[in-house]
Amino acid sequence: TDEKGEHYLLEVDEPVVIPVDTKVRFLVTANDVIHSWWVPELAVKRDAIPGFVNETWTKAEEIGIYRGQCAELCGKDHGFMPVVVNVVSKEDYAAWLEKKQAEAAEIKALMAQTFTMDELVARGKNVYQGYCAACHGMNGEGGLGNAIAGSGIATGDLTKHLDIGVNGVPGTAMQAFGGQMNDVDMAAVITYQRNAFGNNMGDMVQPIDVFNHKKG
Ligand code: HEC
Ligand SMILES: [Cu+2]
Repeated sequence: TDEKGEHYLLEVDEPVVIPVDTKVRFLVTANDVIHSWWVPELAVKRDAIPGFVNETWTKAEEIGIYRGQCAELCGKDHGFMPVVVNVVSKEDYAAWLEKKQAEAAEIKALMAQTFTMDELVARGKNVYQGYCAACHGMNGEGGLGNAIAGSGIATGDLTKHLDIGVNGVPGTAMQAFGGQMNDVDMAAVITYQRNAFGNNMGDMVQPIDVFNHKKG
């Protein structure tokens, strides 16, 4: 998040949202290494293991924000693996669920669409500023990540470029975004990087290309 408040580094992109006074079952897994999903005040702690689904459950009696963290020494970023659970009223939960389902339906419809260059670039600019600019710079000038302006990847082979977006560069701060970003946003941000900051490739990625690339 942008606001570096009291809980800076303890915030997450997508808090878990659950209804109050309801028995909730969690299915826990991981996509890289073993983590442990731990929220002390909700009395849940479960190992998150790639390739396995573990179960746990809770029943929260009070509305509020519950914080926890990864309880497994999972790697160098271990200290930065916060957990946030928002316990909300049953009505708020129903409203949240409806909103999320509408969003998912919208993305599903967009996935089947073919976009123009202008559409991809406009959407990609937003995605870039939200997800990539922190490391690659607002103007592609680089920072923690290398420059996108004039980058050999962003002005080179399109499949290789897409692959870095989807799978990251293992062993570096360039994480795999394929699992956390929908295919429309991925198509848009790769297209944007190839056609912004003086990069002028004139080619584009469609959501279906991302889908096919992920399938391998
Ligand atoms: C936490 C920092 C960070 C974020 C956020 C980040 N990157 Fe990166 N990115 C890196 C680093 C570091 C490298 C260099 C990896 C290496 O050593 O090869 C890199 C490399 C790249 C490259 C290869 C560039 C080249 O010329 O070698 C591309 C393409 C790229 N990132 C795309 C993205 C996209 C798209 C996003 C947003 C969806 C993004 N990155 C977000 C850190 C980041
Ligand atoms: Cu962890």
